[in-house]
Amino acid sequence: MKKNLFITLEGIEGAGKSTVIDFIENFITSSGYDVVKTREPGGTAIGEQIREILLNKNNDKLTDDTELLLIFAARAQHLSEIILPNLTSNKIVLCDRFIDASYAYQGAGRGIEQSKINLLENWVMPDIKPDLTFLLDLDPKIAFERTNKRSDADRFESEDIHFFEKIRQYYLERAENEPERFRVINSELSLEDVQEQIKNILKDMV
Ligand code: Z5A
Repeated sequence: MKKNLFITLEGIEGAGKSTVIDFIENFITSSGYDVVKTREPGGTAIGEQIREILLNKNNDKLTDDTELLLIFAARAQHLSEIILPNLTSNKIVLCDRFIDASYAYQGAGRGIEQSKINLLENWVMPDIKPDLTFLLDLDPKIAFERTNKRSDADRFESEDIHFFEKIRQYYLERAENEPERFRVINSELSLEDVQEQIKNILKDMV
């Protein structure tokens, strides 16, 4: 595994990213690598403040364009403060969501033209792309069953199942178009089986 690998996790809400990210971190650390775990939107003090605006479900006046611009503002800060310096110091960066989420949520989900997202991608992150992306894939119905227990759904989590069906479909198409970067994980299986799939992929890389 190269020392400055950039790994991202993607998937619809409730796919299990938060649950497996610690497993991935532990696996890589115990294989002798330095790992920095981070997330989007967020990952920096400024980015976390932007995250609060984005997730606050009282912000029902937030327009789709404002949402997209805030996400890229947080990403610019995150790249400059955390992602790029750590990759430069030969650390593995493990990030819960990144650029693919913008195309999936703001593009496929909200209906913003890809060209606008492309413009921001070329501006904010012209020279960087994840080396490896785990797409945790599952039927939104199952994800909803897993997360319905949440009484405190945020601005994204409050969207209906059709929103997440569009996002899932888009993620799968994106993964099919970039098979060298994406690894699609069947997240409908038990946590142990999900971890096993991930371990088998990482094992071949270390
Ligand atoms: N967003 C965006 O729109 N555009 C962007 O560019 C970016 C982000 C970067 C916050 O992200 C929001 O930001 C996100 C999209 C938007 N909103 N949505 N949706 P986030 O990643 O922080 O939030 P999230 O997707 O809502 O994360 P989450 O709800 O924490 O989901 P998760 O991390 O994938 O799932 P989990 O918490 O690990 O698992 C959910 C439940 O299932 C939990 O009770 C687990 O114990 C259980 N679970 C997990 N795995 C299993 C298995 N295998 N079997 C059974 N049960 C399981």
